Amino acid sequence: MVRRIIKGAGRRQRVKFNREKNFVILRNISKSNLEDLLQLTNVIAEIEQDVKLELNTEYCREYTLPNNANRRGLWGLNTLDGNLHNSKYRIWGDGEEIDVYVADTGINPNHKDFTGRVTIGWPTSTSVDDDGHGTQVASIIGGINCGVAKRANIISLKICSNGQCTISNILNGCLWVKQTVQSNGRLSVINISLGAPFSSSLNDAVDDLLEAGIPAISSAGNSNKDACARSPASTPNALTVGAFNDDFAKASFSNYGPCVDLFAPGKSIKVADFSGNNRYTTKSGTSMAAPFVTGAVAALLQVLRDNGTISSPSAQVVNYANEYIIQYTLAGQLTGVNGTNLALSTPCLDN
Ligand SMILES: [Ca+2]
Repeated sequence: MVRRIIKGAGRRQRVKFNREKNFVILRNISKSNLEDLLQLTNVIAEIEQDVKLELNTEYCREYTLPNNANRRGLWGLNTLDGNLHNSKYRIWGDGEEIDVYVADTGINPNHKDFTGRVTIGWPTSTSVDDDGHGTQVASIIGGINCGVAKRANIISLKICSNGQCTISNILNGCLWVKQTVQSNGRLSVINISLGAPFSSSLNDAVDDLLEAGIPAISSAGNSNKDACARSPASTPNALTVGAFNDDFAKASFSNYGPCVDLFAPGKSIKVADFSGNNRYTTKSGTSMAAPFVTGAVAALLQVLRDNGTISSPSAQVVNYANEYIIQYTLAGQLTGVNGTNLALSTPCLDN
């Protein structure tokens, strides 16, 4: 019946179910169609007009990038505002007072890029990075030079030690995050730039975090294969991120397929080097792409908190994160992706 009423209501009409599948969004409904729908009280519990979020010019941060930013590995930040050639990086917010958990190899908290915003999470004894990967990932999330959300709090989950990462460590780390966030009530997001072959227990652990109101971002994996064979990349309501190059082609290594939600910069990216507090290097991988999205989510949560839309973790927070990140992506700009063709974009929300 609903379908019959809205049939032919416009080419842009689409019906989208949210994650709990208990509501649909109808766009561009005519007044007469809306009135017809309102009569269907036997199948529609409630119908209401969407409300535009109140955003203003506060929700724009603009950073000037150094000369030759693109050649120095900062092309990823440069491209997020939709212009790779203006040496500017623009985003809706800076993630202030948002907690970002980084499930990785630990983080060098003394690196200058973090401006003192890194703390030890799980295990509570150490965040020492003995590999470098975690410091690299964290710097893309929130580094003052390399990062997306330049004022976010960064919290280390040291899953890997001496080159060994175990699923049991991720499960323990996720459980600790869930309990910690349930206890402190702070708006939080988690980055997991780690992957294993499909694992129900790992996907379930990430699902637990999502149900606790913590958006989760996973790298798609670097095998040039279907990401659905990987965990936690295959977790349906996590944001799973593939990598693209500075020519907007899918990175040759990036996994792809229906489990990838969007792509982000992931080739030759400037990152903090763990081996010196003022050292930088460049790295590639979907591990470098996921933290771009995580930083963007941290900034989004800050904006939604500051305008009064959200205040503490809830399923709705995860819905907002997932829906807004996808809504602002640039569609159809990438080549070689063979499926999802959405590129992360962080336009200023200044109307
Ligand atoms: Ca730019």
